[in-house]
Amino acid sequence: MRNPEEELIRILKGAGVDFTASLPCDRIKCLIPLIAENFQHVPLTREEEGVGICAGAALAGKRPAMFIQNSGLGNMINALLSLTGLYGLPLAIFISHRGVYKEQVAAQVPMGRHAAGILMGAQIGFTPVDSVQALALAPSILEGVYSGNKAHAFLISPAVWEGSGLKPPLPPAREKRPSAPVSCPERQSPRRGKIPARHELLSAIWPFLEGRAVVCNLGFPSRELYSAGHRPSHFYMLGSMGMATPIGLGIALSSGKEVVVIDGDGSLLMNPGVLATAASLSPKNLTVIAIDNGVYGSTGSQATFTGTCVDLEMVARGFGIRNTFKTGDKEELARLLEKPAGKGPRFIHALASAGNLDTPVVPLDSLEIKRQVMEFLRG
Ligand SMILES: Cc1ncc(C[n+]2csc(CCOP(=O)(O)OP(=O)(O)O)c2C)c(N)n1
Repeated sequence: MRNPEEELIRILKGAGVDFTASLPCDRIKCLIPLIAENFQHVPLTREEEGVGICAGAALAGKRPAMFIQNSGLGNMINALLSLTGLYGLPLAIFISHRGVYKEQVAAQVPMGRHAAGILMGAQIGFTPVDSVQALALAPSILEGVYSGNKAHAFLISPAVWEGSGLKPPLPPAREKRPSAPVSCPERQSPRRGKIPARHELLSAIWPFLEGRAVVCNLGFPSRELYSAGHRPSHFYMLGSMGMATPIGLGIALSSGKEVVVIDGDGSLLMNPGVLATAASLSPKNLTVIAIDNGVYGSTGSQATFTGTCVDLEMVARGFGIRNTFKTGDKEELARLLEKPAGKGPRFIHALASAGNLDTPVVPLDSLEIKRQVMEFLRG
Protein backbone atom coordinates (compact mmCIF):
# COMPACT_ATOMS: atom_id res chain seq x y z
CA MET A 1 0.00 0.00 0.00
CA ARG A 2 1.22 3.46 -0.91
CA ASN A 3 1.37 6.16 1.76
CA PRO A 4 -1.46 8.71 1.34
CA GLU A 5 1.05 11.43 0.43
CA GLU A 6 2.45 9.23 -2.37
CA GLU A 7 -1.07 8.48 -3.56
CA LEU A 8 -1.75 12.22 -3.87
CA ILE A 9 1.51 12.74 -5.80
CA ARG A 10 0.42 10.00 -8.21
CA ILE A 11 -2.95 11.70 -8.70
CA LEU A 12 -1.35 15.12 -9.27
CA LYS A 13 1.05 13.71 -11.85
CA GLY A 14 -1.86 11.98 -13.58
CA ALA A 15 -3.68 15.33 -13.77
CA GLY A 16 -0.67 17.00 -15.37
CA VAL A 17 0.05 19.34 -12.44
CA ASP A 18 3.43 20.94 -13.18
CA PHE A 19 3.68 23.97 -10.89
CA THR A 20 3.18 24.06 -7.10
CA ALA A 21 3.35 26.53 -4.24
CA SER A 22 2.99 25.90 -0.53
CA LEU A 23 2.97 27.29 2.95
CA PRO A 24 3.38 24.69 5.70
CA CYS A 25 0.90 23.08 8.05
CA ASP A 26 2.07 20.50 10.56
CA ARG A 27 -0.34 17.92 9.12
CA ILE A 28 1.20 18.10 5.64
CA LYS A 29 4.83 18.18 6.76
CA CYS A 30 5.50 14.87 4.98
CA LEU A 31 3.60 15.90 1.86
CA ILE A 32 5.40 19.18 1.16
CA PRO A 33 8.90 17.67 0.71
CA LEU A 34 7.42 15.16 -1.74
CA ILE A 35 5.74 18.00 -3.64
CA ALA A 36 9.07 19.85 -3.84
CA GLU A 37 10.80 16.67 -5.03
CA ASN A 38 8.28 15.90 -7.76
CA PHE A 39 7.20 19.28 -9.14
CA GLN A 40 8.42 22.80 -9.76
CA HIS A 41 7.77 24.24 -6.30
CA VAL A 42 7.61 27.73 -4.77
CA PRO A 43 7.76 28.06 -0.97
CA LEU A 44 5.65 31.09 -0.03
CA THR A 45 5.72 33.82 2.61
CA ARG A 46 1.92 34.31 2.45
CA GLU A 47 -0.86 32.40 0.75
CA GLU A 48 -2.16 35.37 -1.23
CA GLU A 49 1.24 35.70 -2.86
CA GLY A 50 0.85 32.07 -4.01
CA VAL A 51 -2.41 32.92 -5.77
CA GLY A 52 -0.57 35.63 -7.73
CA ILE A 53 2.41 33.42 -8.54
CA CYS A 54 0.12 30.58 -9.64
CA ALA A 55 -1.87 33.03 -11.78
CA GLY A 56 1.37 34.02 -13.54
CA ALA A 57 2.25 30.36 -14.02
CA ALA A 58 -1.22 29.65 -15.45
CA LEU A 59 -0.86 32.56 -17.90
CA ALA A 60 2.32 30.87 -19.11
CA GLY A 61 0.40 27.62 -19.66
CA LYS A 62 1.17 25.74 -16.42
CA ARG A 63 -1.22 23.65 -14.31
CA PRO A 64 -0.73 25.09 -10.82
CA ALA A 65 -1.68 23.65 -7.43
CA MET A 66 -1.30 25.11 -3.93
CA PHE A 67 -0.88 23.35 -0.57
CA ILE A 68 -1.84 25.37 2.51
CA GLN A 69 -3.47 25.35 5.92
CA ASN A 70 -7.06 26.60 6.21
CA SER A 71 -5.89 29.65 8.19
CA GLY A 72 -4.24 30.70 4.93
CA LEU A 73 -7.56 30.62 3.12
CA GLY A 74 -8.37 33.83 5.00
CA ASN A 75 -5.25 35.43 3.51
CA MET A 76 -6.13 34.79 -0.11
CA ILE A 77 -9.83 35.34 -0.76
CA ASN A 78 -9.50 38.70 -2.52
CA ALA A 79 -6.87 37.40 -4.94
CA LEU A 80 -8.87 34.23 -5.55
CA LEU A 81 -11.89 36.28 -6.57
CA SER A 82 -10.43 39.35 -8.25
CA LEU A 83 -7.57 37.53 -10.02
CA THR A 84 -8.05 33.76 -10.40
CA GLY A 85 -11.83 34.07 -10.72
CA LEU A 86 -12.03 37.30 -12.71
CA TYR A 87 -9.49 36.22 -15.34
CA GLY A 88 -10.71 32.60 -15.44
CA LEU A 89 -7.44 30.96 -14.42
CA PRO A 90 -7.12 27.39 -13.13
CA LEU A 91 -5.97 26.68 -9.57
CA ALA A 92 -6.27 23.56 -7.43
CA ILE A 93 -5.96 24.29 -3.70
CA PHE A 94 -5.24 21.50 -1.26
CA ILE A 95 -6.19 22.80 2.16
CA SER A 96 -5.11 21.06 5.34
CA HIS A 97 -8.42 21.30 7.17
CA ARG A 98 -7.53 21.95 10.78
CA GLY A 99 -9.83 22.64 13.69
CA VAL A 100 -12.39 19.96 13.00
CA TYR A 101 -10.70 16.59 13.67
CA LYS A 102 -8.70 15.68 16.81
CA GLU A 103 -7.61 19.33 17.09
CA GLN A 104 -5.40 20.38 20.00
CA VAL A 105 -4.90 24.02 19.01
CA ALA A 106 -7.89 26.19 19.93
CA ALA A 107 -6.90 28.92 17.45
CA GLN A 108 -7.40 26.48 14.56
CA VAL A 109 -11.06 25.98 15.37
CA PRO A 110 -12.68 29.24 14.14
CA MET A 111 -11.22 29.16 10.61
CA GLY A 112 -11.56 25.37 10.48
CA ARG A 113 -15.28 25.56 11.26
CA HIS A 114 -15.90 28.32 8.76
CA ALA A 115 -13.65 27.20 5.90
CA ALA A 116 -16.49 25.49 4.02
CA GLY A 117 -18.83 28.45 4.62
CA ILE A 118 -16.22 30.91 3.36
CA LEU A 119 -15.68 28.88 0.19
CA MET A 120 -19.41 28.53 -0.29
CA GLY A 121 -19.98 32.26 0.24
CA ALA A 122 -17.26 33.04 -2.30
CA GLN A 123 -18.77 30.49 -4.70
CA ILE A 124 -15.49 28.63 -4.95
CA GLY A 125 -16.10 24.94 -5.54
CA PHE A 126 -14.75 22.59 -2.88
CA THR A 127 -14.63 18.93 -1.98
CA PRO A 128 -14.26 17.64 1.58
CA VAL A 129 -11.77 14.76 1.68
CA ASP A 130 -12.18 12.79 4.91
CA SER A 131 -10.31 9.60 4.01
CA VAL A 132 -7.66 8.29 1.62
CA GLN A 133 -10.44 6.58 -0.33
CA ALA A 134 -12.10 9.96 -0.93
CA LEU A 135 -8.98 11.08 -2.85
CA ALA A 136 -10.33 8.91 -5.66
CA LEU A 137 -12.62 11.84 -6.52
CA ALA A 138 -9.65 14.11 -7.22
CA PRO A 139 -8.66 13.10 -10.80
CA SER A 140 -11.99 14.01 -12.39
CA ILE A 141 -12.24 17.23 -10.37
CA LEU A 142 -8.71 18.24 -11.38
CA GLU A 143 -9.56 17.56 -14.99
CA GLY A 144 -12.45 20.05 -14.58
CA VAL A 145 -10.15 22.63 -12.94
CA TYR A 146 -7.62 22.67 -15.78
CA SER A 147 -10.02 22.29 -18.69
CA GLY A 148 -12.62 24.65 -17.20
CA ASN A 149 -10.15 27.30 -15.94
CA LYS A 150 -11.50 27.52 -12.41
CA ALA A 151 -10.40 27.34 -8.82
CA HIS A 152 -11.34 24.35 -6.68
CA ALA A 153 -10.41 23.57 -3.09
CA PHE A 154 -9.95 20.19 -1.47
CA LEU A 155 -10.57 20.37 2.29
CA ILE A 156 -8.35 17.56 3.48
CA SER A 157 -9.01 16.18 6.94
CA PRO A 158 -5.96 15.25 9.05
CA ALA A 159 -7.58 11.76 9.13
CA VAL A 160 -6.32 11.27 5.55
CA TRP A 161 -2.69 11.24 6.67
CA GLU A 162 -3.17 9.07 9.79
CA GLY A 163 -2.02 5.84 8.16
CA SER A 164 1.15 7.38 6.72
CA GLY A 165 4.48 5.76 7.49
CA LEU A 166 6.49 8.72 6.17
CA LYS A 167 8.80 10.73 8.43
CA PRO A 168 9.43 14.44 7.89
CA PRO A 169 12.95 15.41 6.86
CA LEU A 170 15.32 16.92 9.41
CA PRO A 171 15.37 20.73 9.47
CA PRO A 172 18.08 22.29 7.31
CA ALA A 173 21.31 23.23 9.07
CA ARG A 174 21.19 26.88 10.12
CA GLU A 175 24.07 28.55 8.38
CA LYS A 176 25.34 31.99 9.09
CA ARG A 177 23.30 34.77 7.52
CA PRO A 178 24.33 35.68 3.98
CA SER A 179 27.32 37.93 4.31
CA ALA A 180 26.39 40.38 1.54
CA PRO A 181 25.65 43.78 3.02
CA VAL A 182 22.06 44.96 3.24
CA SER A 183 22.95 48.61 2.90
CA CYS A 184 22.46 50.24 -0.49
CA PRO A 185 25.32 51.25 -2.77
CA GLU A 186 26.39 54.86 -2.39
CA ARG A 187 24.36 57.01 -4.72
CA GLN A 188 23.99 60.62 -5.59
CA SER A 189 20.72 61.89 -4.23
CA PRO A 190 18.11 61.08 -6.89
CA ARG A 191 15.79 63.71 -5.45
CA ARG A 192 17.60 66.57 -7.20
CA GLY A 193 15.61 68.39 -9.82
CA LYS A 194 12.05 67.67 -10.80
CA ILE A 195 10.88 64.13 -10.20
CA PRO A 196 8.66 62.89 -13.03
CA ALA A 197 5.11 61.68 -12.49
CA ARG A 198 4.23 58.03 -13.01
CA HIS A 199 2.83 58.58 -16.52
CA GLU A 200 6.04 60.33 -17.61
CA LEU A 201 8.08 57.35 -16.41
CA LEU A 202 5.74 54.97 -18.24
CA SER A 203 6.01 56.93 -21.49
CA ALA A 204 9.82 56.97 -21.17
CA ILE A 205 10.11 53.20 -20.68
CA TRP A 206 7.33 52.22 -23.12
CA PRO A 207 9.67 51.62 -26.11
CA PHE A 208 11.76 49.24 -23.99
CA LEU A 209 8.81 47.10 -22.96
CA GLU A 210 8.53 45.72 -26.51
CA GLY A 211 8.96 41.94 -26.58
CA ARG A 212 8.69 41.67 -22.80
CA ALA A 213 5.77 40.44 -20.72
CA VAL A 214 4.55 43.37 -18.64
CA VAL A 215 2.46 43.06 -15.48
CA CYS A 216 1.03 46.42 -14.48
CA ASN A 217 -0.34 47.55 -11.13
CA LEU A 218 -4.08 48.20 -10.86
CA GLY A 219 -5.82 51.55 -11.21
CA PHE A 220 -4.12 54.53 -12.82
CA PRO A 221 -0.82 52.76 -13.61
CA SER A 222 -2.67 50.34 -15.94
CA ARG A 223 -4.78 53.13 -17.41
CA GLU A 224 -1.68 55.21 -18.11
CA LEU A 225 0.22 52.27 -19.61
CA TYR A 226 -2.74 51.52 -21.89
CA SER A 227 -2.88 55.15 -22.98
CA ALA A 228 0.89 55.15 -23.66
CA GLY A 229 0.15 52.35 -26.14
CA HIS A 230 -1.43 48.92 -25.87
CA ARG A 231 0.48 45.73 -26.60
CA PRO A 232 -0.87 42.16 -26.25
CA SER A 233 2.03 41.47 -23.86
CA HIS A 234 0.52 43.81 -21.23
CA PHE A 235 -1.23 42.17 -18.29
CA TYR A 236 -3.35 45.00 -16.90
CA MET A 237 -4.45 44.27 -13.35
CA LEU A 238 -8.09 45.14 -12.79
CA GLY A 239 -8.10 44.14 -9.11
CA SER A 240 -6.05 42.02 -6.67
CA MET A 241 -3.98 44.86 -5.17
CA GLY A 242 -0.55 43.62 -4.12
CA MET A 243 -0.37 40.87 -6.74
CA ALA A 244 1.65 42.57 -9.49
CA THR A 245 5.05 41.25 -8.42
CA PRO A 246 3.71 37.77 -7.56
CA ILE A 247 2.06 37.48 -11.00
CA GLY A 248 5.27 38.64 -12.69
CA LEU A 249 7.31 36.20 -10.64
CA GLY A 250 4.98 33.35 -11.64
CA ILE A 251 5.37 34.24 -15.33
CA ALA A 252 9.15 34.59 -15.01
CA LEU A 253 9.42 31.16 -13.37
CA SER A 254 7.25 29.57 -16.06
CA SER A 255 8.40 31.14 -19.30
CA GLY A 256 11.61 32.12 -21.02
CA LYS A 257 10.39 35.67 -21.68
CA GLU A 258 11.83 38.74 -20.01
CA VAL A 259 9.22 39.98 -17.54
CA VAL A 260 8.80 43.55 -16.34
CA VAL A 261 6.55 44.28 -13.37
CA ILE A 262 5.29 47.82 -12.87
CA ASP A 263 4.41 47.89 -9.20
CA GLY A 264 3.54 50.71 -6.79
CA ASP A 265 4.74 51.63 -3.31
CA GLY A 266 1.35 51.06 -1.67
CA SER A 267 0.90 47.72 -3.40
CA LEU A 268 4.40 46.46 -2.64
CA LEU A 269 3.96 47.36 1.01
CA MET A 270 0.88 45.11 1.03
CA ASN A 271 2.84 41.97 0.09
CA PRO A 272 6.55 42.72 0.53
CA GLY A 273 7.30 39.08 1.36
CA VAL A 274 7.20 38.28 -2.35
CA LEU A 275 10.58 40.02 -2.64
CA ALA A 276 12.06 37.28 -0.44
CA THR A 277 10.46 34.63 -2.62
CA ALA A 278 11.86 36.31 -5.74
CA ALA A 279 15.31 36.65 -4.17
CA SER A 280 15.40 33.02 -3.14
CA LEU A 281 14.20 31.61 -6.48
CA SER A 282 16.27 34.20 -8.30
CA PRO A 283 14.82 34.21 -11.84
CA LYS A 284 17.18 36.06 -14.16
CA ASN A 285 14.36 37.26 -16.42
CA LEU A 286 12.47 39.35 -13.86
CA THR A 287 12.61 43.12 -13.42
CA VAL A 288 10.43 44.80 -10.81
CA ILE A 289 10.03 48.55 -11.21
CA ALA A 290 8.58 49.96 -8.01
CA ILE A 291 7.11 53.30 -9.00
CA ASP A 292 7.24 55.11 -5.69
CA ASN A 293 5.12 58.24 -5.70
CA GLY A 294 4.74 58.14 -1.92
CA VAL A 295 0.95 57.82 -2.14
CA TYR A 296 -1.96 55.52 -2.92
CA GLY A 297 -2.33 57.41 -6.17
CA SER A 298 -5.41 55.64 -7.49
CA THR A 299 -7.56 56.23 -4.44
CA GLY A 300 -7.03 59.92 -3.71
CA SER A 301 -3.30 60.14 -3.06
CA GLN A 302 -3.26 59.31 0.63
CA ALA A 303 0.34 59.10 1.90
CA THR A 304 2.07 55.72 2.13
CA PHE A 305 5.02 55.15 4.46
CA THR A 306 7.59 55.54 1.68
CA GLY A 307 7.19 59.29 2.07
CA THR A 308 8.34 59.14 5.67
CA CYS A 309 10.16 56.03 6.84
CA VAL A 310 10.46 53.27 4.24
CA ASP A 311 13.12 53.00 1.55
CA LEU A 312 11.90 50.38 -0.91
CA GLU A 313 15.36 49.72 -2.32
CA MET A 314 16.57 48.92 1.19
CA VAL A 315 13.51 46.71 1.65
CA ALA A 316 14.39 44.78 -1.53
CA ARG A 317 18.02 44.44 -0.42
CA GLY A 318 16.96 43.37 3.05
CA PHE A 319 14.86 40.63 1.49
CA GLY A 320 17.92 39.41 -0.39
CA ILE A 321 17.73 41.06 -3.82
CA ARG A 322 21.21 42.32 -4.70
CA ASN A 323 20.60 43.63 -8.21
CA THR A 324 18.99 46.93 -7.16
CA PHE A 325 18.87 50.48 -8.49
CA LYS A 326 17.31 53.74 -7.46
CA THR A 327 16.51 56.59 -9.79
CA GLY A 328 14.38 59.68 -9.98
CA ASP A 329 15.22 60.29 -13.62
CA LYS A 330 13.16 58.97 -16.53
CA GLU A 331 16.05 58.78 -19.02
CA GLU A 332 18.13 56.80 -16.54
CA LEU A 333 15.20 54.47 -15.91
CA ALA A 334 14.80 53.92 -19.65
CA ARG A 335 18.56 53.26 -19.99
CA LEU A 336 18.38 50.66 -17.22
CA LEU A 337 15.58 48.90 -19.05
CA GLU A 338 17.48 48.76 -22.32
CA LYS A 339 19.47 45.89 -20.84
CA PRO A 340 17.96 42.55 -19.72
CA ALA A 341 17.59 41.91 -15.96
CA GLY A 342 20.94 40.08 -15.91
CA LYS A 343 22.03 38.45 -12.68
CA GLY A 344 19.03 37.43 -10.63
CA PRO A 345 15.89 39.48 -10.20
CA ARG A 346 16.41 43.19 -10.75
CA PHE A 347 14.66 45.73 -8.56
CA ILE A 348 14.42 49.32 -9.72
CA HIS A 349 13.19 51.82 -7.17
CA ALA A 350 11.80 54.58 -9.39
CA LEU A 351 10.94 57.76 -7.53
CA ALA A 352 7.97 59.64 -8.89
CA SER A 353 5.89 62.62 -7.93
CA ALA A 354 2.20 62.16 -7.13
CA GLY A 355 -0.44 62.76 -9.77
CA ASN A 356 -2.38 60.82 -12.38
CA LEU A 357 -2.98 61.36 -16.06
CA ASP A 358 -6.64 62.07 -16.78
CA THR A 359 -7.23 58.91 -18.78
CA PRO A 360 -10.16 56.44 -19.02
CA VAL A 361 -10.25 52.89 -17.68
CA VAL A 362 -8.67 50.10 -19.71
CA PRO A 363 -11.35 49.18 -22.27
CA LEU A 364 -10.46 45.47 -22.35
CA ASP A 365 -12.18 42.90 -20.17
CA SER A 366 -10.27 40.41 -18.05
CA LEU A 367 -10.75 37.46 -20.41
CA GLU A 368 -9.51 39.45 -23.41
CA ILE A 369 -6.43 40.60 -21.46
CA LYS A 370 -5.74 36.99 -20.48
CA ARG A 371 -6.22 35.73 -24.05
CA GLN A 372 -3.76 38.25 -25.50
CA VAL A 373 -1.12 37.70 -22.80
CA MET A 374 -1.36 33.90 -23.07
CA GLU A 375 -0.95 34.12 -26.84
CA PHE A 376 2.08 36.37 -26.41
CA LEU A 377 3.62 33.98 -23.86
CA ARG A 378 3.03 30.97 -26.12
CA GLY A 379 4.69 32.72 -29.06
C1 LIG B 1 -7.05 44.87 -1.03
C2 LIG B 1 -7.36 46.23 -1.55
N1 LIG B 1 -7.28 47.31 -0.74
C3 LIG B 1 -7.49 48.54 -1.24
C4 LIG B 1 -7.80 48.73 -2.54
C5 LIG B 1 -8.05 50.12 -3.10
N2 LIG B 1 -6.91 50.52 -3.93
C6 LIG B 1 -6.89 50.38 -5.28
S1 LIG B 1 -5.53 51.00 -5.99
C7 LIG B 1 -4.92 51.51 -4.51
C8 LIG B 1 -3.65 52.31 -4.44
C9 LIG B 1 -2.45 51.61 -4.94
O1 LIG B 1 -1.35 52.42 -4.62
P1 LIG B 1 0.09 52.20 -5.20
O2 LIG B 1 0.36 50.75 -5.32
O3 LIG B 1 1.05 53.00 -4.43
O4 LIG B 1 -0.02 52.72 -6.69
P2 LIG B 1 -0.29 54.17 -7.29
O5 LIG B 1 -1.76 54.20 -7.61
O6 LIG B 1 0.10 55.19 -6.29
O7 LIG B 1 0.55 54.23 -8.51
C10 LIG B 1 -5.78 51.18 -3.46
C11 LIG B 1 -5.56 51.49 -2.04
C12 LIG B 1 -7.89 47.57 -3.36
N3 LIG B 1 -8.19 47.64 -4.66
N4 LIG B 1 -7.65 46.36 -2.84
